[in-house]
Amino acid sequence: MQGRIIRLLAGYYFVQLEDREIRCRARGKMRLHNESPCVGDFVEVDVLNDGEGVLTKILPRKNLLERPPVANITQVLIVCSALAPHPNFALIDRILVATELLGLSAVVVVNKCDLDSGVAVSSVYRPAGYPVVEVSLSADVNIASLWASLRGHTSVLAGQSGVGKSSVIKHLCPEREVGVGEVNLRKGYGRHTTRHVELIFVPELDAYIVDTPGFSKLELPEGLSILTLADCFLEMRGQRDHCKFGHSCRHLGEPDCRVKQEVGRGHISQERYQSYTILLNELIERERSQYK
Ligand SMILES: Nc1nc2c(ncn2[C@@H]2O[C@H](COP(=O)(O)OP(=O)(O)OP(=O)(O)O)[C@@H](O)[C@H]2O)c(=O)[nH]1
Ligand SMILES: [Mg+2]
Ligand SMILES: [Zn+2]
Repeated sequence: MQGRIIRLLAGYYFVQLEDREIRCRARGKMRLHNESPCVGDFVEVDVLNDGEGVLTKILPRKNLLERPPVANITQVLIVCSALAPHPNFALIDRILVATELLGLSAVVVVNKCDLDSGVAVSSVYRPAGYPVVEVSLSADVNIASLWASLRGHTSVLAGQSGVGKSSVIKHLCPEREVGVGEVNLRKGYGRHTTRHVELIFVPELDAYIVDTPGFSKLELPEGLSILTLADCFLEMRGQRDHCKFGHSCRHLGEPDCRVKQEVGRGHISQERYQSYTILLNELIERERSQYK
């Protein structure tokens, strides 16, 4: 029978079957083949009695996220807050670059719209081509749109601490024990409350979702080249063909650069272009230090 690993605990693999969850050990042979099953893997199991089973095979993986270690993700839900903590555009853009490199879809969720309209965020990411969902998890605003964006996907929640990632899970599955931290309104950041990795199955949406601990720093992926960076910005992708220097244009100060022109016309937002230049300079520095 086929299923999906939703959590690892004390040497057991918990596997979601269509209608129930079972607890499995891996077949000895798998360990010999050096296959290590991961949360998110689609697997074949022999079902035994009493909710137990044996893992016999890992089906081919589409991708494997490093942090958190989860396989076969299809979407990243970037959660930010309209206020408290203030949206961190640089961090959102770093997450988006990583998402584009992995070829995953992205949704920007602006939570806490009971405190502020969230337009500062939506006016940047909607024109860039990303779906933006403005919600208030505590005041129950626009929750249906959020659920619609999860349908059929395996989504990982990402974003700063205190923005409401765990609150998404809590809202979806109220019966679950989820650590929802107290946000410190004065300082504008929350406590780091989320730890272990678990894929949460939502049968009504045919969706899986994984919570992650908040973070405020994210390194650019190893091996990301200067010229690939612009392709990780959705609204800059493909513009290089229209730049005078074509394929070698970095969209910094080169003459007749289409990207700079689009920024001037307001088609590419200042915020996104600023993030781009910051990340680009980071890559230039990185390459320089490698040649030293
Ligand atoms: N005003 C307001 N507060 C909210 C909303 N949603 C969540 N919160 C509060 O924000 C705080 C942080 O929520 P969490 O869900 O723990 O945030 P998190 O992103 O999981 O934080 P980490 O686990 O630290 O990364 C909690 O006190 C929530 O009650 C909302 O829509 N409006
Ligand atoms: Mg949390
Ligand atoms: Zn250019």
